[in-house]
Amino acid sequence: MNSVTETPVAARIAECDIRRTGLLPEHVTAFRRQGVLAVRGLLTPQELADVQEAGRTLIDRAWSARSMDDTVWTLEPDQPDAAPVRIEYVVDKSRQIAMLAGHPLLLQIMEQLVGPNLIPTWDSMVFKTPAGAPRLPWHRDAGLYDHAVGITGMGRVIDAGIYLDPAPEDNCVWCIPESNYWDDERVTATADRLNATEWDTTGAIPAVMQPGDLLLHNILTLHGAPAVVGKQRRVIYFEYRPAEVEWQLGPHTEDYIGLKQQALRSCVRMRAEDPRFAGEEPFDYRPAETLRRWAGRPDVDTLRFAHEDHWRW
Ligand SMILES: O=C(O)CCC(=O)C(=O)O
Repeated sequence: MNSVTETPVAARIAECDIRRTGLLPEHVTAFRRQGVLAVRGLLTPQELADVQEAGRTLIDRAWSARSMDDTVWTLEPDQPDAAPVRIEYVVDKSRQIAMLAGHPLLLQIMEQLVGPNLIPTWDSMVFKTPAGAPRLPWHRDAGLYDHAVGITGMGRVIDAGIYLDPAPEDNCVWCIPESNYWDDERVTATADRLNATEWDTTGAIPAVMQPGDLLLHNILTLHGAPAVVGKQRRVIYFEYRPAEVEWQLGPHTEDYIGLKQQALRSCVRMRAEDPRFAGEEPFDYRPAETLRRWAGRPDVDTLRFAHEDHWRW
């Protein structure tokens, strides 16, 4: 790893101990400024164990299927050295992960940051098995708008990563604070420079995480992760966007909003009906009246709404 030659704008990632303080205005301000926030202790030990089990099952299934259906591999899956590194649409593949998507504290945090019209967009598990995973080069996330900084610089399109395993400095996501406000030219030049060698963290800070923690990042924040072998790290990623932005600008079509609202409401209901969460106050989803696009729609029988079937661009 190269030494840090520029002083990063923040020496360490801003943190929130969610069960002790809730999300305070200073946490929101830190997230808006840095484009990243570590939320400690989102999951109870029991829920963490259940989601870890769900993650294990999905990865085991990927290894036995050796298919590219909703799964990203390091090489063609029939190659002996291939390893799976990402599974898409995990809410549809696991009841436990669907119930996680209905987590009231998670959804309250997202409502505070994204606004009342939040909708879930991407849901994936990104993971490193002991077989190894290549570095994730420095990047902003997908589904960027033209004039992205004007639309989402201050942070209402957010990726929420829920950690199932420890992420120490040599196996964690690194972020460049405040890069969520950079113009395209600076982002491209910086990413190109950092990606020119195997792993360069100049100007970046590590997001060291514990199992059960939540890492929030603005999709515009430049981030990357080093290559790793011999370690396991699994993260469930849920992305959220404001429905009014999706409605006007995409990237998905208008019908997608209602479908994803139905999916969100199903996840909340599934969790509320499960005896493991008895006594928990369910999330109260209250988008603006004009953006309650689920009204009058037939029930959905899937939680998988493929991006390419609802892509506007
Ligand atoms: O969890 C990681 O290693 C990073 C994932 C990531 O940046 C991505 O999938 O875009």
